[in-house]
Amino acid sequence: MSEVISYEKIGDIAVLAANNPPVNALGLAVRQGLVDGIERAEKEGARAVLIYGEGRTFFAGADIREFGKPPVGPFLPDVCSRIESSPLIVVSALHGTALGGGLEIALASHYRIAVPKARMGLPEVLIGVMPGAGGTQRLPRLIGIDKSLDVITSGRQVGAKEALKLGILDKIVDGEPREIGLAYAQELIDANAPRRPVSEMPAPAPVDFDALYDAVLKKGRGLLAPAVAVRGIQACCELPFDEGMKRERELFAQLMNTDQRQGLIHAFFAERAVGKLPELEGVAPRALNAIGVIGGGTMGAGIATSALLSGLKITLIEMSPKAAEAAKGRIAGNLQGALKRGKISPETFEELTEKALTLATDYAALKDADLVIEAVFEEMSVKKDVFTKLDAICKPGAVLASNTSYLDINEIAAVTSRPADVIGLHFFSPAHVMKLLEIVVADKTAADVVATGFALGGKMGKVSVRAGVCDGFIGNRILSTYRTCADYMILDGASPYQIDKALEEFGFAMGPYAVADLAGLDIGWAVRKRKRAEGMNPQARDFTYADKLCEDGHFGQKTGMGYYDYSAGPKSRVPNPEVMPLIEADRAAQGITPRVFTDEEIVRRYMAAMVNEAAKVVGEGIAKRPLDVDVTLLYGYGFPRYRGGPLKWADMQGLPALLDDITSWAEADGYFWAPAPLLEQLVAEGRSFDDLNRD
Ligand code: 3H9
Repeated sequence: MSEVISYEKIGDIAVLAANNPPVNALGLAVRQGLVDGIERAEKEGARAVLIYGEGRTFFAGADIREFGKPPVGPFLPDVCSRIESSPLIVVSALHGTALGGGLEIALASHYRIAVPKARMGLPEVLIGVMPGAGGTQRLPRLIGIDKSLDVITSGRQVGAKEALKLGILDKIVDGEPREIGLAYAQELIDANAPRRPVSEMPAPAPVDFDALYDAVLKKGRGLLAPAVAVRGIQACCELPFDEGMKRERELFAQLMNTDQRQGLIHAFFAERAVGKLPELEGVAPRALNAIGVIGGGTMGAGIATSALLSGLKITLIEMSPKAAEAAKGRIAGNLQGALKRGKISPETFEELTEKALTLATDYAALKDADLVIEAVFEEMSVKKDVFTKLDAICKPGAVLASNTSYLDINEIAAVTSRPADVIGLHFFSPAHVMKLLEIVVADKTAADVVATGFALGGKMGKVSVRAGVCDGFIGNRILSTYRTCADYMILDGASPYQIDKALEEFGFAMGPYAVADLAGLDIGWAVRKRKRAEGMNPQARDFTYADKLCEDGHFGQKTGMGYYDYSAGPKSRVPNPEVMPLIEADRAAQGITPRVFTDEEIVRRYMAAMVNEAAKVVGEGIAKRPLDVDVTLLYGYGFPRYRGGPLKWADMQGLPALLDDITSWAEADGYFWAPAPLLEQLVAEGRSFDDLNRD
C-alpha cells in the first residue's frame, strides 16, 4: 500500500486512513492509494470501507500545487467513481476541513459522518476553478438546486450542524474520526443498510439557468468561476449523470486555462508566503500580553477594537478624560457592529468594553505595556514628542510602534534611546475591518521586534507584509504614483468618471475618484499643500481643480459632494456638475488641448504606472519580494483578487510589452515614466516577477 493511504482490516471493515500532511491534499499518491485500497478491500472480502484523514483534517481538496502541470491518472473524478461504484458500503468520516475534492470524495461515499467541529465546502471558485470531481453533479442531487447553488457559487465553508440540516451529512458524532467512522460502518453492516450512490438519485428539475448565470456573473464583478459553475449545475439537471460528469470536466478544464485561475492561486500562495521571511527563521517574538494604544481617533479606536477582539488587553491613552470617553464611545460603536453580526455575545461586549479596555490620560499607565502603538496626528513633531515620552516611561524591551502611513520611522526611532525596539505598524482604516498590516522595518529595528509585529498581526487576524522605510512604504507609495497617473490623464482629456468606470470594469471595487470621495478629499489636499510647501520637483505637473473642490467645502461622501454628488445617498453617486468646468479651466490655464482616451488606454497607463513603481519598490528592497507588493495591493487597495496582484498581472501581460509602453510614454514625460531598473533587468534577462518570488 502507498505510504499516504494506509490499509487495515478490522473485522468486516477495511479502513483507509490518509496521512499526507499538512492538509491531506489529494495528490497523485493519495488518489492511487484510495483506488488501491478500495480494490484490496473488495478482494479481501470486506463488507464496508471507512475513509478518514489522520492529522488535522479530512482531505482539504485536490493538490493545488499540481495545477498547471500535465495531469497524471488516476484522475480525481475517476477515483470518486471507483469509490461510489464499489459493491461495498463506503463511509467517509469527516473532521477538520473537508474541502473541494475532499468533499467530493465524501459525496462519492455512500454515507457521511462528521465530528461537530468539522467544516466542509466546495471552495474551488475561490481559486478560479469549479468542482471537477462530481461536486456539481452529486451535490444538487443530494440537497437540491438552491442550496447547492449557494454552496458552490459562494465557495463558503459550512459547519457540521448546517451540513446535517442541508442533507450533506447523515450523522454528527463527537469523537475521533476513526472511532466514530468505525462504529457507524459497523452499525450500517449490522442493519444491512444498502449502498447509496448519489449518482443514482434523481436530479432536480431544470430552472432558468441563463438568468442564473447572468446574475452570478454580475455579482462576481468579472469573476468567471462561479458563473461557469452554474453551467455545471445546469448539466446535472439536464443531462444523464455520466454526460453531466463529462460536461463538468470540460467546464473545469476551461477554467483551469484562465488567467483568473492563475491569479487566484497566486494570491492563495502569496498570502501564505508573506509571513515567511528568512530573517525571521528561528527568531522568537517578544511577549504580547499588555498592549498600549496612544490616540483614540478613528485609527486608534479601530486598532484598539481589533486588538480587543483578538483577546488582548488594551490601555488607551488620550489627552483628556473627555477625549478618552469619546474614544471609548468609538470603540463601543465598533464593537456594536461585531455584536450585531453575531461575532461576539453581549457578555463579551461587556467584558471587552468594561474590563479588557483601560482608559488613561497619563503615559505612566503604559509602564508595564509589552507593545505600544501610537496613532496620533500625522506630523513628525507630534510623533517625536510621543516617542520621547514613551522612551522615558516604557519598560526595557517594550516594542514601540508607530502607525504612521508615510513618515520616516528612522527619524522617529532616533529620538529614543532604543531604536532597535522601534517599528512601524501601519494599519489601514477602518483598522478593525481592513486585513492588511504593513510591518515597517527601520534600519535599526531588531529581528525579534519584527517577529513581534508579525505575531501581533497573526493574533489580530491580519495579513502582515514586511515593508522598508520610504515615503508611503509599499502601498501608499505605489498608490501615490498610480493616482498621479490618473490625475495626469484627467489633465490630458479623460474625465474622473471615465477613469472610475474603466477601472471598475477592470475589477477594482471602486475607481480612484470614488475612493477619494470615500476617504475624504481633504487628505489629498493636505498632501498637495505639504508637497508644494516642501517644493515640488519642477518636472512634476500640478493642478488646482481638486483644491478648488475642497475650497468650496466639498470633501467627498462626508459632505455629500466631491467628484460625485451623493444627495441621494452614499450608494447612488452621480457626477458633480461643478467638476468638469474646474478641470477644463485647469486645462485651459495650462494650454492643454484635451484628447480622447479609450478605456483600454486608461487601464493600460494606470496599471503600467502601478507596475513600474512597484518594480522600483522591489528593486530598492522596500518590498522584499514581488509577492509582498501583490498582497499589499490585494488587501489594502481593492485590487481585484482574480488578477493576482499588480506584479502577477504584469507577468501575465508580458513584461517586454509593458516596458515598451512605458519607454514610449517616457519620450513625452521622462520624469514620470522613467522605467524601473528592475523591470528593465527582468526584460533583458527574460525573467518574470514570479521568478524573483522563487529565488
Ligand atoms: C479541488 O479540490 C478541485 C477538485 O474539485 C477537482 C479536481 C479535479 N493543495 O492555509 P494553511 C497548504 S481545488 C496543496 O496555512 P490553515 C498551504 O499552502 C482545491 N497545498 O492552513 C500551506 O502550505 P505551507 C479545493 C495546500 O489551517 C499548508 O497547506 N480546496 C492545499 O489556515 C497549510 O495551509 C481548497 O481550495 C491544497 N489544496 O487552512 C482548499 N490546501 O505550510 C484550500 C492547503 O507550505 N486550502 N495547502 O504554507 C484552504 O482553504 C486552507 O489551506 C485550509 C487550511 C482551510 C485547508
